Formats: sequence, structure tokens, C-alpha cells
Amino acid sequence: MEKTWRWFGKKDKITLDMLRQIGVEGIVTALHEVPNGEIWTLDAIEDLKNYIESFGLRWSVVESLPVSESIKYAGPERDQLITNYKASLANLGKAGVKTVCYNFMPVIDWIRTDLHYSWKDGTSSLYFDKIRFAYFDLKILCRKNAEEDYSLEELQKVEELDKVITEAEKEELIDTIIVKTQGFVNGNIKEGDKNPVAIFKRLLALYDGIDRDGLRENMRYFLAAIMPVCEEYGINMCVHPDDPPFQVLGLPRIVTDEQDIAWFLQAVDNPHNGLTFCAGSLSAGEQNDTRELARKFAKRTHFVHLRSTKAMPGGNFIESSHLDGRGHLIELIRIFERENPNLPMRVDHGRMMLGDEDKGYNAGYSFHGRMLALAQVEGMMAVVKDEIQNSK
Ligand code: DNO
Repeated sequence: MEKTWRWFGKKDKITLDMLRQIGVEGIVTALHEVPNGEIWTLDAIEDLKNYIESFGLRWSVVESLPVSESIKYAGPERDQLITNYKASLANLGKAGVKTVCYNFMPVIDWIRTDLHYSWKDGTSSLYFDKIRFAYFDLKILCRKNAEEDYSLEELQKVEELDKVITEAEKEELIDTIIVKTQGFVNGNIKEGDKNPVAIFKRLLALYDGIDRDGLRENMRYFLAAIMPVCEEYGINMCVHPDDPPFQVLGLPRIVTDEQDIAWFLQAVDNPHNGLTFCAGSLSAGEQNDTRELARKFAKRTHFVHLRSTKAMPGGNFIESSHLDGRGHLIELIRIFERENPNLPMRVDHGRMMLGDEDKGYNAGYSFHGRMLALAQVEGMMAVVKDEIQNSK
């Protein structure tokens, strides 16, 4: 697989020169400064592409070309926004950047409740705590009928937490769930936005009455509309699975497991309509076995995120070492290397370690932690390539 790295543009403190030194081959990035829904011009794309190439690297994957909320809930601006999306795709195609990752998660992209869960060795990882998340839902958002989504035991634990949680912890929970993990991925809420909870509630209301079938229909509509441009320019679209892969906050989530993946691939049955195989997101769902999913969907996988999680009691999960957990990265590498040795792969998220803590990196995107993970994955890849070679 091609060794790629998510880089957040010229402002990223991790420079392309650093990445070249650690063996990265391809860059995964986006025009982060272009507001969601606006057209990516050919000039802006070529400027960034040339910059990347001046370091001897290539722009391998776009992550993400964001799908505006209005396309997801079928708002009145949907067709105009799809027209803009197609124009951006055409410009990417003209520039030769042909793998495009996106997601179809309503309102909120990936969800964590803690950015610094400590391991005994002094490093830290991202973490999802079901009770703290339920607390956010029930006591901070005060979402109508939210209690129906939790067990009696969970509701009791939320009440216990309510007695001890401090105001500062509440603020941190809000900041983690809807600000720190969202803004830098072109999300709806950014650092510095006033009253994020109110913005968030307004966004949730847009989905009143939209269930899984409704959201599926909107995804089908979007994919069918963009496929002709993808065919013309040879662009491979790859949807990122929902992270975590289950229903949250009364919102439908439709890319969570085998059935969901099979559904969207079939709904618009075109090789340009494919999957980002995010082992981290998929492994956080207890219903998923990443190895089975990879065997089933390798042919329609256009991009791979290598990361692993460990399920913990009570619906909690932690981002574990890349060598460990439910991701089963060694077997995934076996499957994908055989399917397509040129498939772009990035190590996803890394622990915070060795001074990553005070650098102000985006949540999950440490330097040392990801570099260690890349080295581990490179080792696995080398062994697998050797296995393949020896079996010939
Ligand atoms: C988080 C990422 C996601 C992902 C988007 C793709 O670290 O995996 O934000 O980039 O969902 O659209």
C-alpha cells in the first residue's frame, strides 16, 4: 500500500519536510480554508498540489471534500450545493487528484469524550465514555425523549455523575465533543464560536423527522448525481464510516456495518462509489469483525485508515496501539496488499507522547505517536510483502 499521512496544509506544525524524512510517500489533505459548500478552484488546487510536489511528495487523497449539511437533510439549497460539489470534483480531476474521502454523518463527525485518557506508560489516547456522552445528551443538550435511548442502569449512572461533575468538566466535555474534534475537519462548529451548544441544537433540529431510510435516500441522490463527473475524470469516491458506528443523539447513522456498506455500494452500483476502510471506526462497533468486512469489501475500497480500538465494558472504547485491539491490522494488510498494492493507506490517530502534548496538534493527530504507528505498520507491511513474495 502507499504510505500516506494526513497533513492539514501549510499551517500544519508538522511540515512536509518532516514527513519526507519519515518515509511518507503521499499526502492526504484538503483545502481547509475554503468554506463548506464553496467551489474548490483549479488554481487553489494546483497551488497546493505544486507545493506538495516541491517536497518530492504527491497529493494522493482528498480528505475531505465535505458534504454540506443541506445535501444530507435535503434542504432547499441541495441541488445548488451538489452542482458546486461536482465543480470541485471536476477541478480535482483536471489537476489529477483522484481519490476523494467524505462522510455522510449528520451534524457531528467523529465522537470522543476524552482527548487525554492516560495509559500506565505515560502516553495518552482518545477515549469514548458512554456515560459521559449520555450526560452530554441528557443534561447538557437536554434532548427531548433522550432517556429512551439509554438503559435504566445508564440513566442512574448519569444521575450519579450529575452529583459530582464540576462546571469546568462540563465545559471540557462540550469542548471535546462538539468543538475540538470537529472544527479542524471542516465541521459545523469551530474554536471561538460563541455558544456552541445552541448552534448544535439548531443543527440537530434540521434532522427532525429524518430516519435511516430518509438519510439513505439523500445519500443515494447525492451519489447518483455526482457519478457522471467521477466517471468523466476517473475519480474514486470513498465514504468514511460513521465513528463510532452506531446511532447517536437521535440522529440516523447509515455507514455502520456490513449491511449498511452493502446497501450504499448497491444503491449506486458503480466502481467509483467506494469505501474508506477505517479500521478504527469499524472496530469500535461490537457487531463488526474488520477482517470479514475487509474480505467482503476490498474490491470497492479506495482508501484505508489503519487504527485500532479496544472495546471496554459498558459501551466504552479506547484507541489502542496499532499492534493491538479489534482492528486486526496485520490481517487487514494481508487482505489489502493482495487486492491492490497501490492502495493509499494512512495511519490514523496516534497516542500523545514524548512532548506531543504541548504542541497544539489537532486532536488525534500527534507527531511522535503517529510516527511510531507508521513504523509499526511499515514493519507489518514488510512482513506481509515478504509472505506474498515467498508464496509465489
Ligand atoms: C477523524 C477523521 C474523520 C474523517 C472524516 C472524513 O479523525 O477520521 O474526521 O476525516 O469523517 O470525512
